[in-house]
This record gives sequence, structure tokens and C-alpha cells, in this order.
Amino acid sequence: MINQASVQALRELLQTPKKCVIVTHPRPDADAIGSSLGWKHYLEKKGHEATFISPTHYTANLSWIKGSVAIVDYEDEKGVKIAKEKIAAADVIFFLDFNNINRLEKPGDTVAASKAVKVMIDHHLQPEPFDISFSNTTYAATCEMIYDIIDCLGDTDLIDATIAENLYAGLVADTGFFQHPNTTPNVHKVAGALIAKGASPDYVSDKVNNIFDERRLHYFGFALLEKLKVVNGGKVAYISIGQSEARRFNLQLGDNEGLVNYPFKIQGVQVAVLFSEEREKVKISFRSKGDIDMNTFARKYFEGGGHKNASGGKSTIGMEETEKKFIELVKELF
Ligand SMILES: [Mn+2]
Repeated sequence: MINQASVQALRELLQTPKKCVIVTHPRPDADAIGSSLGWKHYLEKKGHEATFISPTHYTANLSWIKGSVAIVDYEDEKGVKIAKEKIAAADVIFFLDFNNINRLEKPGDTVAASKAVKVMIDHHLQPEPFDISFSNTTYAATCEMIYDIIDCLGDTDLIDATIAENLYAGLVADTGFFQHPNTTPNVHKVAGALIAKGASPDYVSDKVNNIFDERRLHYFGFALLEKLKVVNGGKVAYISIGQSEARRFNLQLGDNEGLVNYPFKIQGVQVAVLFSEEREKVKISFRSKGDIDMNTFARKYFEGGGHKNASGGKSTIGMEETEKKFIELVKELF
């Protein structure tokens, strides 16, 4: 499953101690942070220097992940300075859990200009070319790929409880606690290996899952009671959150995480969507069951994309018009 030519190239590249930088996508999730920290800890064990730079802040509910204190935050003044130094000195830059340098936002230009060898490890569609690429959409999580790459390099002995926990976090998050269709035999194989290496499934699942404060749970209650609409004969459900509602509940980065999945609790719902109004656009999250392709739908109509069952998009025609456009176009999916 892992590209063996890329493994060989990586093995040669890492034969002597290297200065490594790891970057991931903005507003990183558990897979982005778990894979980046797991890979950082592995590289350090191999005698390399490794710095993990997050292009933006990450949500406080991920700060339990071991090693997160060392994350260099590019949205932080001190972080930018350190990041620029590390990028300038880097021999290798690893791109984890995304596959397009343009997505990096603020550090994008500095990273793109670097002469370092660029290595991408990611499971999303439509990658751009890198010096060394590990791109495979059959993987559920970048964390799962990291495990298999370490395995291909013959180094599973180096996976300690910290690395195991880092990787397990992304694995449970990106498979929805082993409930999404991407939960393959390999996912369970890797999960089993990580538990054997010291990852605690109850601890990690509790940390990933039970992260609300009272305000946020009330917000979900409000969204489900007042804002949920079911259309298309019960097959499609969506929730739209306006800016005034976001203010009312004092919404913070990451507060909408997971809300889009709740409509699937209704039997028969096959497409669930969250519209959230921002200053100049409406941000959209698309989710689907089975063969319904939200990646193509988001690309075609809402300037976005992602995976078949989970993708994102945006719209600049306002909330009301966006909802209308969506209700009309979503019929095509059935
Ligand atoms: Mn991922």
C-alpha cells in the first residue's frame, strides 16, 4: 500500500542526520497534529532534528496530545520568528495531512521558496507533485500512513507509548471512532499494533470525544432544536448558523466540529450539511453516506472538495441564496 520507491528515496534521504521541518494544514485537526507529532518523535529517535510548525493556532482541546507544547505556532509572533529560522535551515520539509503548498496560507511563500527536499505524506485526493510523495487515498488517516511508513523502514521497534498515542489519536478521529467506511482491515491492524505499543483506547477516545464545555453543548442543543432542516423527502438535512448566532453562543475555533454529523441520527438521512456564516462568505461542510459523492459536488458548485463522504466548500452569495442554491442542486445526487 505504501509506495516502495518513495520509501527507498526516504530511506536514502534520512541516512545521515538531517534538520527537518514538519508542516501541516491550517487549523489542524487530531490527524494533522497526531501524525506530525508522531513523525517528529520518530525522526528525533532516529537522530534527526525536527520542528513541527502549525500554520495557524490549533484548538485548545488538542493540547492534551503529548509533545504539543513544542508546536511552533505561525500565528504567534515568537512562533513566526522561530519558524522562519527553522525553515531557512531545513534540509527536509515534510508536508503531512495535506498535499498542496498553496493551502499553507501565511507560511506558504517562505516554505515554497525553501530549497529543502520536500516530502508529502497524505491521504487526500488530487495531490500536487513533491520531491518525494506518499499519497494514498485508501488510507483513512495520515497517522495510519505514518505507522506503515515506519514499518516499511523497519523501525516499528522505535514506536514508544508517546508515538503510539500520537498516531492513535488521528486514527480514531479520522475514522470517527472506527465507524466511517474508511475503517479498513489495515486500520484495525494498525490500531491493534498501536495499542500493543502503549496507546490507551479509552483515554484517547475520551480525550478526542468528550471535549465540550457547557456553553458548547447548549449551542449544539440550540442548533438541533432551532436550526435543523430536513428536506428532499427526508434524505437531506442541513443546519445553518448565522453570524449573530455565532456571537450569541460566543463560538470559538473548532466549536462546530462534529455538528454536521448529528443529522445522521435521523433514520434515512443520507446527506448532512452545515452552513456557517463568516464575514465575507458562507463556509460549508458536506457529509454523505455510501456512494453519494460530496467531493465532486463541492468542487462543481461550491469552490471546494475533499473526500467522497466528507468535503468542504464556500459560497459568497449570502446565507439565504446559498441555502436555495444547495436545495436545488442537491436533488442531482439522488
Ligand atoms: Mn487526515
